Amino acid sequence: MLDNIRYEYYESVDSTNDRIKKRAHEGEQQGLVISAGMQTAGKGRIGRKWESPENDSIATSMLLLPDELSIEAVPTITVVAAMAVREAISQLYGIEGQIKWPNDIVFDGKKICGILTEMEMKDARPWFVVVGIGVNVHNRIFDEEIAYKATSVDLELEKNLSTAKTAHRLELTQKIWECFKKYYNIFITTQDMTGLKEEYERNLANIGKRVRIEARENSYEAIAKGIDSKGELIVEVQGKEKIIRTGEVSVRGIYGYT
Ligand code: BT5
Repeated sequence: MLDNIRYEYYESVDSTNDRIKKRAHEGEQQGLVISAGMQTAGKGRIGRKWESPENDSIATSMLLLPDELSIEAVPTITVVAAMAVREAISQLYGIEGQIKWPNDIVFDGKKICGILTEMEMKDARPWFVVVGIGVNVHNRIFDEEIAYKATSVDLELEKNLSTAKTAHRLELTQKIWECFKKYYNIFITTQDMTGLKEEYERNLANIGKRVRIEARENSYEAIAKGIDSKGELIVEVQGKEKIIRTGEVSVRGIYGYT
């Protein structure tokens, strides 16, 4: 169970995920959160870059030391974290994002958050897991290559005239981890999405939509149906159901077709 959350903040780091890994190697306990005002080498999945400019966004990572966690359950933690970010923004600011399976939060098809979960093994078992979350909070302009598909909490609040306030990074960071604790402790009892699937699917942008599955060997179109208990995406291809694992493919359709 995740219990005691402890926060540390730095002006600038390479990557909050890498900082957590270092601390894990030094014997740190579960529940440490490291956040930073900016990252000089923020990481996305599979070697991609994550932009976290100075004081505009949240870059925050948590150390988990789960007892007896199966390797298969580790990618599901990303799915759990996505729920937490969506819920935290909703609770604090009253705006409702959707989840783009597996790990993005989107508003009108634009990405506000990315999540990178990493793991290290010991004795053929997961030793520690790092959950890294990046949220665009005050960002108004983005690098050219992501400008068409990125948004921030402040930009979304401005669209919503009834909520004339700006977001607050510390408040949002703490709310995200508070929500994460709630969802993670539900997840960890079964090590799957049994207790969370219904809420996840309610907020899933892909559901019922046409998606393009881009696997290494081929690429095809399908209809997203929902998730299974492991958090894998269930799609329908030519009348047959197929399971898409996290990390296996890229799923397009929410940011437009390419
Ligand atoms: C992700 O990867 O979305 C995971 C991002 C995780 C970032 C956090 S920040 C704290 C912790 N420390 C780290 O070093 N990382 C984690 P992926 O699904 O691969 O998406 C990466 C892609 O998103 C890039 O190739 C860009 O196209 C786009 N992108 C980069 N920065 C963005 C931003 N600030 N907002 C929206 N999209 C962005």
